[in-house]
Amino acid sequence: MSKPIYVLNGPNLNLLGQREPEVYGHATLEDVRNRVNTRAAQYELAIEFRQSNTEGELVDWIQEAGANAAGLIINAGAYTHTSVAILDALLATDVPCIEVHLSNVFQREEFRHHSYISVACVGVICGFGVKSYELAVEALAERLDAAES
Ligand code: CA2
Repeated sequence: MSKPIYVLNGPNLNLLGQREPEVYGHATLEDVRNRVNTRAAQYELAIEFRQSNTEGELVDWIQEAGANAAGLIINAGAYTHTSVAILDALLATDVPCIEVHLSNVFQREEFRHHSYISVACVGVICGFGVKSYELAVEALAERLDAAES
């Protein structure tokens, strides 16, 4: 069995679909999980999908992904713009990571324009709602495929 892709979600993303639909859409985090699983199945990839409101737990999961995963997709939520701890955890892993955001952070407040974690990621996808996650699965699948051949 090949290694899974970890899909990690940061603070408040458990509220998806319940508040601020004008910013984040109507899909719930469960909808995101289902769409990610469906897209990953097309590439015969397994997904480990998690959400936490706690910075340290996300750090633990990134370290776990470093040991167990083929790749990592992360929406670090607000920690994107604040967390050196998450950056350091990503820098300490060898697995390719893609940063995703539902919203186009560059159309929003200036403090959302800077990401601490982008420098540790192979790419960043933002602004496409749930599709941002699906595009990340696709990009990671192609990258893993290319690395194998
Ligand atoms: O656009 C994204 O995916 C973000 O990572 C979402 C974060 C935000 O801090 C980033 O700047 C951009 C916020 C996630 C909070 O999600 C909520 C969902 C529904 C209701 C309230 C918050």
